[in-house]
Amino acid sequence: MMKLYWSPRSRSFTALWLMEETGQPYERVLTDISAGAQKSPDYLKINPMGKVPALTDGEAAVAEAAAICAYVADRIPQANLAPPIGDPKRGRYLQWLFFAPGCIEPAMVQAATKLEMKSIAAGWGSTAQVMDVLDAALEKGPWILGDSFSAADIVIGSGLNFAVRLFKMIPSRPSFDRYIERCMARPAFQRAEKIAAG
Ligand SMILES: N[C@@H](CCC(=O)N[C@@H](CS)C(=O)NCC(=O)O)C(=O)O
Repeated sequence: MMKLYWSPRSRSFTALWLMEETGQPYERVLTDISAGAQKSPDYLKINPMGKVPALTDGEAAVAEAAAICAYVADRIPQANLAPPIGDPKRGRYLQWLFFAPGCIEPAMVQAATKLEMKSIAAGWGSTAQVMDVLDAALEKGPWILGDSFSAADIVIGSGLNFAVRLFKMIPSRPSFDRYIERCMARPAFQRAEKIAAG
């Protein structure tokens, strides 16, 4: 059975939401970051970054929330969380999956630190550019790929929920509010929120 290493009130939420969406049993291994459990030698073998979340599946181990989403969505195809290889939607799916850690996360850091950097040199451009691109992509909806919900919504939805609704690091926009509401209406999101609260 897959084991999810997680800690309350952390980025583990993304992986908890994912696992709840699969409908498959999994084991939750509490790795309390406030107690330093993420720095134990055994855990560092699973994630040398000493951060949660991480997942093991037999001999396989995977860390980084978006990578966990990609792994599990492919591993449990019956959950319909990823367009299969060969489906034209697979390209955009991978783009948005990587967009969360590659662009949304640094945009949030830039918003929080007021870091000034030339947009041509910054991989994410600028916070405004990331938000404009997301705004346009989410305008139609209901999901980032259109009609079908996917693991990309789990990473994008978690990022927006964190940055816009919970921590108000990024000013909201109507498309963001509607999208976050749709994410929050999902039973798996609600179960994950309860678990993540600790
Ligand atoms: N890039 C990682 C970030 C994970 C992360 O930052 N986790 C934080 C909690 S939100 C953590 O484990 N911090 C504990 C520490 O650094 O000691 C991911 O997306 O999974």
